[in-house]
Amino acid sequence: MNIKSPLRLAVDGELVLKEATRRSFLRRSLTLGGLAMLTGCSLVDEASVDTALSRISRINDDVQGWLFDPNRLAPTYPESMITRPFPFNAYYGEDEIREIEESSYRLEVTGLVADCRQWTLRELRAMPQIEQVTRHICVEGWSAIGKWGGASFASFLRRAGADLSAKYVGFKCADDYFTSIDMATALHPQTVLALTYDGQPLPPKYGFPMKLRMPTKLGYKNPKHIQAIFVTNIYPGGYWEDQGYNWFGGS
Ligand SMILES: Nc1nc2c(c(=O)[nH]1)N[C@H]1C(S)=C(S)[C@@H](COP(=O)(O)O)O[C@H]1N2
Ligand SMILES: [Mo]
Repeated sequence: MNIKSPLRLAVDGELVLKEATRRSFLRRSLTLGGLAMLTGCSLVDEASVDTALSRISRINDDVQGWLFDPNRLAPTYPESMITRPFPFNAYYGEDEIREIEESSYRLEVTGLVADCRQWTLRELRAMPQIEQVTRHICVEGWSAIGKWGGASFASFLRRAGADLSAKYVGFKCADDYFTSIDMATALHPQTVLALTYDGQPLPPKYGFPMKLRMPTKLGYKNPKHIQAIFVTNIYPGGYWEDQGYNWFGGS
């Protein structure tokens, strides 16, 4: 199994404790009795402690959701600060990067949308494009500044006739990765359906033909090689989230 090992990470000189450390912090700071009372789980073994901790993580999701300010912008940077080369990361190595064929590619959009259909790359490229230089933060202990361009995801969801009062937007990727986000983040002005990296079509390693770029979320929440997008009220989880990473994953 893939375990992200990681835990502390330096962002602009500041040490930030990320989720995995937060879990061990919870383990240390809460007595088992306190944890049992908070979560209504009986803590007789490792599995029930894990259930209790994941309930806390879902409470943590709610708190992050309440604290999320839909109008607050993540920092942007001058192009001179772009990290070169920008790091590659995935749950597999660089020798296994997926090559997706441009001409046959279709983006499937389903769920709570008026217009359930497939989109071509040409249609996505024809939408008004925006570009931004932002910092990507990975819980494995690195962060890097990059430039992504593409369509505003809020505009895309409106064009697709998505139910904007739904709770979640889910993503299925060509490499079997998957994740999901809250609607408030989906509609955030810096959330981009990214088609370019550094002014060029997104290279395979960064998620060709398309990824979702959100400077308000940690790296693992930013899906590459997106094949399908669905709008739903049923919690969809995610590849790392289902292994204990915090679902909201704000940065
Ligand atoms: N499809 C897909 N998307 C993914 C991943 C992945 O393994 N597959 N890994 C995530 C993680 S943990 C990180 S840090 C970023 C890395 O993106 P980069 O290669 O552009 O740096 O992609 C995220 N999105
Ligand atoms: Mo990551």
